[in-house]
Amino acid sequence: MSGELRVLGACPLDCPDTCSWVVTVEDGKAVKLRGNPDQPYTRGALCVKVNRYLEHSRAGDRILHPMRRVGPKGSGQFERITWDEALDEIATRLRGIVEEHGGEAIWPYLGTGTLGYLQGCEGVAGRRFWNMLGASKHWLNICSAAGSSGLRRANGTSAGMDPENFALSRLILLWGTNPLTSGHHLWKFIQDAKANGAYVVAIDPIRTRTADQADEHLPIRPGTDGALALGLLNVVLAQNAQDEEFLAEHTEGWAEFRQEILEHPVARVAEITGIPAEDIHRLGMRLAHTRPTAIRATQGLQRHEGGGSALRTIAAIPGVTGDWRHPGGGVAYSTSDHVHFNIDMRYDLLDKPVRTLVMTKLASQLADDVKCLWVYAANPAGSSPDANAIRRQLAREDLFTVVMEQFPTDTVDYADIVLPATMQTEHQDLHAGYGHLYLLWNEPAVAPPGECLSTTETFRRLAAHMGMTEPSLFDSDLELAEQLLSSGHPSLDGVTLDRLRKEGWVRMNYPEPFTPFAEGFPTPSGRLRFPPAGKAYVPSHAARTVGHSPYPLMLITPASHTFLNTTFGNNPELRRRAKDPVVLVNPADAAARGLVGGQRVRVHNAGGEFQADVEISDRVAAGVVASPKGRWPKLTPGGANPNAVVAERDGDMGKGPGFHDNLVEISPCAGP
Ligand SMILES: Nc1nc2c(c(=O)[nH]1)N[C@H]1C(S)=C(S)[C@@H](COP(=O)(O)OP(=O)(O)OC[C@H]3O[C@@H](n4cnc5c(=O)[nH]c(N)nc54)[C@H](O)[C@@H]3O)O[C@H]1N2
Ligand SMILES: Nc1nc2c(c(=O)[nH]1)N[C@H]1C(S)=C(S)[C@@H](COP(=O)(O)OP(=O)(O)OC[C@H]3O[C@@H](n4cnc5c(=O)[nH]c(N)nc54)[C@H](O)[C@@H]3O)O[C@H]1N2
Ligand code: SF4
Ligand SMILES: [Mo]
Repeated sequence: MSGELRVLGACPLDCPDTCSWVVTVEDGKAVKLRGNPDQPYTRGALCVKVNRYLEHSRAGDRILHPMRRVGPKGSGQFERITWDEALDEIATRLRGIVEEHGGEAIWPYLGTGTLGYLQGCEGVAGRRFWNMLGASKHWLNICSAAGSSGLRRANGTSAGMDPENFALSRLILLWGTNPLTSGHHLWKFIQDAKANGAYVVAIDPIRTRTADQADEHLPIRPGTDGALALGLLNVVLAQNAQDEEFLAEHTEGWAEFRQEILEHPVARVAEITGIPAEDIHRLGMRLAHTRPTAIRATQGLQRHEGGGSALRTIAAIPGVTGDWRHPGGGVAYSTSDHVHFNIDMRYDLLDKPVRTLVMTKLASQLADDVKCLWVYAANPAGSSPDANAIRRQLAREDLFTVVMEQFPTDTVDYADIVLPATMQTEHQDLHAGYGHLYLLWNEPAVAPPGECLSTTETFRRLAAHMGMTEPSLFDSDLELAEQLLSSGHPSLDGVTLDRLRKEGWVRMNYPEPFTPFAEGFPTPSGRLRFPPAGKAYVPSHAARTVGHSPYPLMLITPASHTFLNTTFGNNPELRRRAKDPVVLVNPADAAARGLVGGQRVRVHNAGGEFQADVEISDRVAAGVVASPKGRWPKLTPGGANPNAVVAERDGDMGKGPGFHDNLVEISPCAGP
């Protein structure tokens, strides 16, 4: 067809699958978006959310021009200004803040709106500029830091199995993960395994749509996973099914850890986890006698105070069973540590060391002499802990807030200056998945609408506008991509930018099948490190305090099927599909409070409250309630989402957030 073009790109969202996509462009307009049928992980399918990406990119509420606040903070009242006016005002304010308070009073707050290595995530874009001003560093720990830290302590890396090798597994534990919602492409590999006779078990406090499709569901009490791991290993030892040779050659700390396992017999673990002893025993028997066993554990599991420890203890399981020897055995959490880009944040451009501010502690750390908050690819007013405390800080008159955004989020409502940002079909980027071993290139398909600029281009213009001359501030996107690919790591041999641009995706150089730790681990000793004494099971805050708190219900706020974090929270069709917000309540808890299905309630604790409609359901056990993340507070009844009751509290590792680790009470909404 004349004027028709196929452009290869990648889904930028924070999802393990990082799909390869094909945009059909006709006469300069993107007319079709679909999953790349040639890509082995995407296999031609996107998802219910991203199928609407093109329509979303043309939505009427897209931010197309720079804006300046004209109403009170939080009101979302703005006037249109030119880029020059915006850059002038920003330059003046930044210079003033640096002069009066020092560069560290600036917080460049980068979220996970895009996982592109140029435009987002790793922060290559912007950090060079921030270094010139001496701005605070930013620690993007909101998503997976606790689990990554736990796994690194065990294995020396947070990476493990190639998820494609689940097809080779005979026993699959889906542990604190809901792939049919949060990264469904893994499912095809699980189906392949099932076709070969694999048995699939979901370990989740909620009977999710994934649990529905598993052979068995173990409804675990939230925040007790370390204990379950010990109980399962107790059965393995009782069966004498441990791999003595693997233990001797490839692990350390076994004597101590073995003792810990022996102190956790099934009966004790049943008490802690709420799972019937016979179910634990039966799974323990399967684990003892099924090779290879694969464990998929993702971020949901570690959104608890003991989340880092839970991952470390789960990582011990294949160390005991020797599953790492076998293709299709081991643990898969994230593949990010298999990606060896040359990520140089150019901290050498700083003229003195600066502090690091922590993404999960926005509310408390904003109070710590921060005078400029610069938000990009993030929506903290919708996604971060302790939403009410965040809003109190964002409302501060002495805080200069700049938000680079595509849409008028709750966070945008508090901005002094809003800068219009491009979407994925409009800019270049380099991607790696955290659920597979492919690298992808995203080629822009269309011109940016209005006056939208990419993150990289915005910082280049700002640097020029402020008279900076450091040459690396002006590197082009392609130069930045070349630098990222230039680490010399063998996994990148033969992976060139030319090839990526031509082919759209390339598998990194890892063998197929991939057994990363068959011959040892990337720790200093080359051995897997078992958890130290007393650290194998660290209960969550909720598991530890329930019963002593005025708030009796454990709240989980999992991934929503129709939104991705708060991205798409304003998409009319996806909102229609999501229906009104609900909170799942077990029949016993509903009866005890006299609640009926469909009734609007307040879910509350000392931090705040949000509203939702009761859905009475045995998908949650008594004492557990659940309400998904991702709603825009201002588009939600009561003006709040679950993060109003999520406390800002450090997890055991990586200052990980406790999104699934809060106690609440549920009460009927007053009024008509
Ligand atoms: N549709 C959709 N997809 C997404 C996202 C989204 O918002 N929507 N978010 C993306 C992002 S940012 C991420 S990080 C990933 C996260 O992907 P997942 O890790 O799958 O995310 P969650 O839904 O938070 O948690 C998974 C499951 O863990 C369970 N869980 C909670 N606490 C515990 C516990 O103590 N023990 C056990 N065993 N299970 C527990 C929850 O009930 C939930 O069903 O998904 C990505 N994909
Ligand atoms: N209650 C609860 N809350 C949670 C979680 C939970 O399980 N429960 N999960 C947490 C997790 S795992 C994560 S990762 C965080 C995510 O929290 P955030 O990082 O704040 O992510 P989002 O809420 O998706 O907001 C991303 C914003 O970036 C914008 N954006 C996208 N691409 C670009 C771009 O290229 N440039 C610019 N300038 N902007 C862009 C989008 O429009 C969107 O508004 O949320 C956390 N919040
Ligand atoms: S959100 Fe995940 S499943 Fe959906 S298109 Fe993006 S990478 Fe693929
Ligand atoms: Mo995340």
